[in-house]
Formats: sequence, structure tokens, C-alpha cells
Amino acid sequence: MLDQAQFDQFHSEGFLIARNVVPLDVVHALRDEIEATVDRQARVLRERGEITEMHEDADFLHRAALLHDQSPNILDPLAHGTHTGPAMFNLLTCPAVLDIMEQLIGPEILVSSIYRLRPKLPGLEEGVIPWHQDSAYFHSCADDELVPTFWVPLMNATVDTGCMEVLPGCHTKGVFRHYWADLKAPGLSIHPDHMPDVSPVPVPADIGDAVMMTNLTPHRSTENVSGLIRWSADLRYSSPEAGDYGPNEAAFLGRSMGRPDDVVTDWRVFETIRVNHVPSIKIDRIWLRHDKESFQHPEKRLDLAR
Ligand SMILES: O=C(O)CCC(=O)C(=O)O
Repeated sequence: MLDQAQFDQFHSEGFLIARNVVPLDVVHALRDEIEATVDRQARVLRERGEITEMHEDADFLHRAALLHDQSPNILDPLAHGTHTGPAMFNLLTCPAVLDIMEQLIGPEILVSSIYRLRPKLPGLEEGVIPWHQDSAYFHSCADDELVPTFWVPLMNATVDTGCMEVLPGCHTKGVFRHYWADLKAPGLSIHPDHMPDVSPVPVPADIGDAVMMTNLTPHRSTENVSGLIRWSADLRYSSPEAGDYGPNEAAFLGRSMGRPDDVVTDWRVFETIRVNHVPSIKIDRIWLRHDKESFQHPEKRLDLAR
């Protein structure tokens, strides 16, 4: 649970590093599940002739990078919210996390459709995420709602590993203009002419901690220069009033006083809901591509800096 000072900081600054809030056994179970998934995929890729060296002795912070050097397909089963194992479910529905969410959004808690595992590989440009607000990716129905992000490091995420950075106090000004920057991995970036003039704050966090942000908090993550894989999971939660802001994937009820029978308590049900989901509405935001957008200060464009 958050104490009053943490609750106030989250609301006034738009972010909080919540220390020791995620049970370590929940984090370690997810690390084990990821390692097993990587190992399974490595065997598939070896069969296909894409991988020759299995690096079986390499640990969680190195192996996927060594395998990725041979085949980028090593990460496919973990990408874009496709991973649906029991340990992933147990983190998403962890009572300690839901207790914090209940403080922020009330007793009816939807586990957001948009959750991600992020293996940020050392030195890989695709892992660098530009300044954005999560709402820029959402359907606008949630613009006036709080959709907290709960960013969970699966190792000690230091500045060197490319931890998160936030712009404090900028979450009360609505959704800034974004554009599709010309990056290695397609990503939305706050338009440089609309970037708040506020100093960034790096938010390193250790295993067991969580970095909490609002859906309007500008944030980014920087280059991983550490030689280790920076593993993290970003989870989101909302009250049902926020609507279907992430319609391409399935949300589910994680806690409810009003509809207790609809709460998902079995990871297999979670997996079935995710796999069978059919997108229903289109995101109603249209952000321009870098080559269609106009810039008063083109020198600040990310894509020109590359
Ligand atoms: O983990 C990262 O590097 C970026 C995460 C992010 O941008 C997010 O959770 O919205």
C-alpha cells in the first residue's frame, strides 16, 4: 500500500518509485518463466537452423542477447503482450499490486489489455524509447481517466542499463502532440515544438520496486550501455469507466466488488481471453509520420539526430 506521502507525490509529480512493493517470489517466478520460454524458442530456432550455439550456461541477464546475435526471432514469443504464462498472470494480478491500484482507481480494477515484457538488449538501438505519454497510444476515451502504469524491473535497472526517465509535474496538461519518429523501432515521440521545458529525472529501480506513472506522464527510456539485458514488465490498470482504450488486445477484470464472479482467477482463462480476442474499435488518434509533420524547430527532431 502507498502511504499518504507516496500517494501525494504520485498525484503531484505524476510518478513515484515505490520501493519493495512487488514480492520477490513473484518476480523470480516470472524470470524463470521467461528463461524457459527463451530456451524453448532457442530449440525451435536451432531446428530451423537459425541458431547453432545455445549458450545454455549463460544467465538471465545475458543469454537472450547472445541468442539474439544469431537470430532476432528469439524474442518473438515475448513480444507485444503475447506472453501469457501463469507467472505473468500472477504478476498482473498480484494482491500487493492490486491493493495499490485500489488506492488510486477504486475497487473495480481492470487489468489493462496493454502490458509488455521488455528485454532491452545491450547496445541495441531498437530498445531506446523516445519521450511519450502512454495516452498517445490509447483511444481517447481514457484521456480524462487515470490509467496508472506499473513498471516492474526484473533486475536492478540502473541508468547504465537504460532505466526510465520522467518529466515530473507535466501530467496535468493533457495529451501533447506526438508524431511517428523515424526510429529503428517505430515509436511515438512528443513533437519537439510541444515538449515541456522541464528537466528529466532518471528513475533507477531495483528488483522488488516499481516505477509508477500516470498515462499522461511524459517518459522515455535511454540506451542500455551496461552489457546486461535490462528486463522489465510494464503493466497498466484502469477502472471500467476508462472504457476500451486499448482495443487491440484483451483486458480482464482483476478485482471487483460489484462483479466478483467475473474476476479472472485462473491463468488459463486469462490466456484464452488473450488468444481469442478480436479487436473491436480503431484507435481514434491520428499522429503524423515524421515526413508529413511540420516542425518549427526541426533540429530537435529525433529522426534528424540519428
Ligand atoms: O521499458 C521501457 O524501456 C519503456 C517502457 C514504456 O515506455 C512504457 O512502459 O510506457
